[in-house]
Amino acid sequence: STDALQNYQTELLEQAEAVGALRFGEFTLKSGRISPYFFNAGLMSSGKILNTIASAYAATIVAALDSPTNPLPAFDVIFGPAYKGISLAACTALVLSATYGRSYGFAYDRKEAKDHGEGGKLVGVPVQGKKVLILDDVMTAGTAVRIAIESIQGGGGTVVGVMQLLDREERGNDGGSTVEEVEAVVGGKGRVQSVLKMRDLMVWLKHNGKTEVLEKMNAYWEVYGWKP
Ligand code: OMP
Repeated sequence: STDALQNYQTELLEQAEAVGALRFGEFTLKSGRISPYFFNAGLMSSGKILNTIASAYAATIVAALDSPTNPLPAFDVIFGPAYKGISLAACTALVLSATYGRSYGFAYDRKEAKDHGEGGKLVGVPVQGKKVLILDDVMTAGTAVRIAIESIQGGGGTVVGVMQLLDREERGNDGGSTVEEVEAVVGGKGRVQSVLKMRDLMVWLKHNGKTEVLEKMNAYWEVYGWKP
């Protein structure tokens, strides 16, 4: 999007900042990049804010499925990668059923395989032979999402799309667009979507007159950003 943010995007950004999930400063990312902002979805942990997030995910998923141009393919299972993706995917599956009457299976992975009880790495509805949508928090270089893709493929499922909360719109490990790299793995253009993008965040900062932060964001984006 360009200049107009959706209400659910503004609400999400405001609530994220209020609980300290969206912070500005200097942060070393998993990829080693030093970023002027960090989005910690793990701090968005009240009933109210989970409702805001899950409603935003659900609205974005429904719009993507129903899009007249290049829609997200139909899927059977919503998958939340451990740990932060688990609650987000569960809450979103609930909202999709309660608000939109669209019921999907829900599954997630463990970080470590269990060797007793039900065993294995995957929990929830079986993904074997199913079409799966991964729902995750933040994508920077794409390392975390690739692990989730492999874990679903290992269970015999097919990943048909990825829905992120925040797409930082950066370059991936191979130097191209992270999103395009991951899209190539899960079926092509339009398969990786997000509730918010780095540029939405910049629009919001501009509207709020946060020029100093905005300058740092621009400088960072010059180095690591992906300009389509
Ligand atoms: P990649 O694996 O490089 O795509 O980074 C994404 C992961 O980094 C997320 O799943 C988070 O664990 C973490 N992260 C955030 O949560 N928020 C950010 O703003 C940036 C990162 C990050 O380290 O890149």
